[in-house]
Amino acid sequence: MNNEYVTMWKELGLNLEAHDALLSVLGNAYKDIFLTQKDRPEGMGYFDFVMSEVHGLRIKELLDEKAQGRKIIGSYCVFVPEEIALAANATLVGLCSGADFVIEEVERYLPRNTCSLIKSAFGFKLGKVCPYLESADMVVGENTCDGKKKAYESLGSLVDNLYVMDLPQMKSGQGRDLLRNEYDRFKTAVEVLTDVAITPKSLKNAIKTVNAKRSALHRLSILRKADPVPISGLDALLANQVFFYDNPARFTESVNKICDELEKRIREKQGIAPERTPRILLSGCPMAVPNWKLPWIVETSGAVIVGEESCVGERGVRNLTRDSGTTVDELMDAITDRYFKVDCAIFTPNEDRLEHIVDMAKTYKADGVIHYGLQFCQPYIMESIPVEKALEDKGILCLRIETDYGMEDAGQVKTRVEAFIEQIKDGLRQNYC
Ligand code: BJ8
Repeated sequence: MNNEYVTMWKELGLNLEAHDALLSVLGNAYKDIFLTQKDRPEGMGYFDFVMSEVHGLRIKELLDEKAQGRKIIGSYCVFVPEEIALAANATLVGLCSGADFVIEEVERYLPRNTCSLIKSAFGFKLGKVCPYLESADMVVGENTCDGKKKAYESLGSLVDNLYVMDLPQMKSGQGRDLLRNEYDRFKTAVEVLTDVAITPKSLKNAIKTVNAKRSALHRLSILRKADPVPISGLDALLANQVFFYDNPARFTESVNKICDELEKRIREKQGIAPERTPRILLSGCPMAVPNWKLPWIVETSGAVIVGEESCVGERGVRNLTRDSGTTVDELMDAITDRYFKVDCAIFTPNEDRLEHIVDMAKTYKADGVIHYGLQFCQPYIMESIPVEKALEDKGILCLRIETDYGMEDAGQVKTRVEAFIEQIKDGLRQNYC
């Protein structure tokens, strides 16, 4: 272990023993799940490196930035605009929440029937194992689902720099006004934190930077329409996960580099699985690092994932922000318009999401959709029923999976996924006969 990193983690107040254990589990899972894949694009080497240094080099970079006076803002939701943070010379990082940690301690703060994502956020804090959380000068929570809303009340007693953003629940004029007001309030809070006044120029540049990141992922998504698919769903998910904490310019460059390679692969008909391998669209709750269970099960059961309708995926990056405004006010409006389109299941009604899922299934030529609901996540599990109906109405197969971060149900989930893939294969055989 690099001694410089150990000193850095100690200074951040991490529990070194627990942190070592986490890194070791993470490293082994990564080896077993990612590095055993065949025919990966060479460009994934960059993401392997990022993951191997996820608590090392990237944290050192952030702390070096902090030493120069830059502030770090941690976020749990894609409604927190990175553009505003960047425009005030701050760095926004996603706080992963993708693994269980110190569950017994967590359940002293939260009821047992809380989703794994919220429990994980508490576990990382209580277990003192997340250097991103401990580096953050501001941690932003948001009033999205009831679970998060109430959980932030308790998290406030553990995190002394928690900022809570209110969010609308309806896509109405009033809802948009609320979002715009909250973004103005957030902008002021960030300006106070950084002591930097946001200008039209800094906001425009920040919008361009984040648009470039999103455009690179759009490019990657489009390439997944090809058959054979040039990149696995696991690797594409990894790129979507790294989106949340890598340096923006470097991330954009690395994704574009992979896309160049994938274009060549497509020309040469080189894929990560043979042509006509069943194609799956994943839809539902976000999959934060290191939540790789379901994609791993799907891709070791004879199918490939061709898209993610998720906040760590297309829902999170779908739209770009207009950068044509010339005043802060106009640009803030453009930011509000862009984020107001995010179709999280906390909105009611949420017809747009159903349409997007059907569209995505068609665009990526998916043979079936697996809807992923985290246990105890009311919004997504409730919405999985209309999602299934909307898909069935269009003749698209759908499987609803409800699971958590534990591996106890992995066998059972695999059996259901395998049966679903067999059903798809039967359909494909009939179509080709
Ligand atoms: S915009 S999806 S990132 S809120 S899984 S905590 S919904 S009970 S994560 Fe999300 Fe923002 Fe929406 Fe996206 Fe609640 Fe469900 Fe848990 Fe969830």
